[in-house]
Amino acid sequence: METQTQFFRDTWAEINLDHLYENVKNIKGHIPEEVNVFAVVKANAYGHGDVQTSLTALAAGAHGVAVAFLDEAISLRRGGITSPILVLGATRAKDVQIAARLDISLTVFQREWLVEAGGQLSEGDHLNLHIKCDTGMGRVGVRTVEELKGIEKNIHAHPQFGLEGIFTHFATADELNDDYLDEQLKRFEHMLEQLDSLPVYIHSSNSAAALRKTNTLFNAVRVGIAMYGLTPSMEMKPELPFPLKEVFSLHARLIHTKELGAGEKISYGATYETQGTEWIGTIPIGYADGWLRKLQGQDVLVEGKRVPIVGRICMDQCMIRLPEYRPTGTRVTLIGNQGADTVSMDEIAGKLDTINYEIPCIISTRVPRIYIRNGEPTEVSNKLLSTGIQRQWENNDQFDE
Ligand code: PMH
Repeated sequence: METQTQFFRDTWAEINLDHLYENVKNIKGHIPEEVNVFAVVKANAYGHGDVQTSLTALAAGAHGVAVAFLDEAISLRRGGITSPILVLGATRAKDVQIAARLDISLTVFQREWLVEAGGQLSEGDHLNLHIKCDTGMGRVGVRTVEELKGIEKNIHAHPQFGLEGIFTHFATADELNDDYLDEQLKRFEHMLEQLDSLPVYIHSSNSAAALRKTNTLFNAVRVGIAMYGLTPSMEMKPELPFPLKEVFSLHARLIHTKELGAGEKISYGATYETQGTEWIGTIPIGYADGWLRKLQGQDVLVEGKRVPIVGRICMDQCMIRLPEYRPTGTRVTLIGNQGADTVSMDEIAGKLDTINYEIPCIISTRVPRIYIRNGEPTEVSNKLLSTGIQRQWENNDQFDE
């Protein structure tokens, strides 16, 4: 695992693995015991850290993990994840041998792909496949029974392939009106009826369906957003069957504080002007960290109280208006709790006119992640310093030319 134990910057994200564990336990408790949970950890676990998230979800009872791309699956195997891993997205047929050798299950939805993939495998290889059905998401998947049967036949005809699963994905599970979901479910059930025999895993539910529905569970669910403690939609928020605990929080420390008289301007474009005597603090986070310029005016928490970001957000820094002098080093919380107040992911998503899913994904890998276990910081993942030169420096105390 490419993690480092240190960072040199007063900006970090805290990943509360205790909350993640509790969310997975609650999800497990909400669905029948025989339904397997695949923890969706694509996109570096929605920005939370793929290996740490996977280990915690598996410890809490997840059966396996799911990612979007083969690279993500390989990264997990390299990080020591030995559970079932499913790649949900497309993999190039010419790349299947590495998947077979690392026991990574792939998704198939084209017959020609099987023909080409079969040609890449040697006699001793075995590749597990899940057939993706497009029942109305319109993304990837087989849409007709003919396509489905063609793929099933081809898988069974090829000794190196194993038909391990079949699945679909809902487009509207996070909406309370079930009409479209029911239509998708009907199409999926029709496809299942056409198979000669059912594979080990049959799955259709994302978080929203797993939390809200009982007739979509089959024998496995693919849970992402709820595991991270976030609601699948604002519509669902009042209906959640148990409280979700946010896993990701974002923090910085004041690197500079100054008192300005009235009429002084702040940041690019000089768009903010002090109205009277004001204390202005600077924090080392900016749009290159995913703290986007549109967050100008957003509140952050200092000593448990809300204070606004003033002036334009720069690439690496932004300014906040403090109620009074605060020393360098004062903790500033941009997402999360401080004292009695909270800035939630949903608040930030609202400010950015987007969904909560996007927020942890866009907090860039320049921001180190500190992992909290049993209430204690245990590990730091700093992608920036996971380079050869850093490892060399740590070993030899010097840089090579
Ligand atoms: N299964 C598939 C195929 C997915 O694409 C996703 C999430 C999930 C399960 C997990 O969904 P959840 O996080 O709502 O539980 N995929 C995406 C996506 O492509 N854009 O946003 C979420």
